[in-house]
Amino acid sequence: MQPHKSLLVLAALALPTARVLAQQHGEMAMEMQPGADRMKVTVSSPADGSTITGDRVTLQVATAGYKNRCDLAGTPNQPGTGHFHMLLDKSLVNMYCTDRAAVSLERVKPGRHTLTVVPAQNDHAEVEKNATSLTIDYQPTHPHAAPKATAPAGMPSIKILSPKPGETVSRSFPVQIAVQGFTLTCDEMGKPDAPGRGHWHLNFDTMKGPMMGMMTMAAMSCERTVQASTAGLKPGSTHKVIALLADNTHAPLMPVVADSVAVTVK
Ligand SMILES: [Cu+2]
Repeated sequence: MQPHKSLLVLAALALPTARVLAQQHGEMAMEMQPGADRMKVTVSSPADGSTITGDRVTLQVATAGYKNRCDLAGTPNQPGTGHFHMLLDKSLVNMYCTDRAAVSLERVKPGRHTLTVVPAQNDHAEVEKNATSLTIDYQPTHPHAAPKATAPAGMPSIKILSPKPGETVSRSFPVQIAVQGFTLTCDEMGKPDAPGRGHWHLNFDTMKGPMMGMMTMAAMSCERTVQASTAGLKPGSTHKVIALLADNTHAPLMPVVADSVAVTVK
């Protein structure tokens, strides 16, 4: 093969790969809504550098410049609305819309760790430049040996028990699921991946796209029932409610384990 030809082949291979990787890591430029710059978060406690001895840390968070609305998560962006994300050592833990946000320190090594709070739009794109971070020194009073993370037997599966296919839903409606062959654990969100363990995501219409399909994610949970909301959806429109299993890093299981039902918004 001539040298210039192999370079061309390399270039052709490299481009799509880079794009896919960028998508997987959520580095693709997301569209920021008007006024996103004004979405601010502040953490009033714990103080930067605090020593934490318990097995969880609760942050007192205040937001400004937007309304904190978890009920709009996963629906189209609306200027002036959003929620916030918390990251532990740069790894996403969860989304929040309350002024108290707790993070489990289970399976976290004693020592210094960084907690980051960042405003996010309904599509979970983060207003990165308005993020705020603090350091904690984790010195557990009762260090527990890491529990054995054994994977449950059988193939993981998830099924939506409610709503039923074709159901009409309004306002706040429960989405009830059954899970087998998989251990739901919210304490491990944002921690290293462990086989057979994780949580589930509730998405509207699709589970594809940037940020591991999180753009349309309404909630993530390890409970059997989650209250979903029609708040960001047009009356009369039909949507797919998708429940999918995700690992601790929020990546959908591969191969995908998901179920979906179509519902109509009243
Ligand atoms: Cu998740």
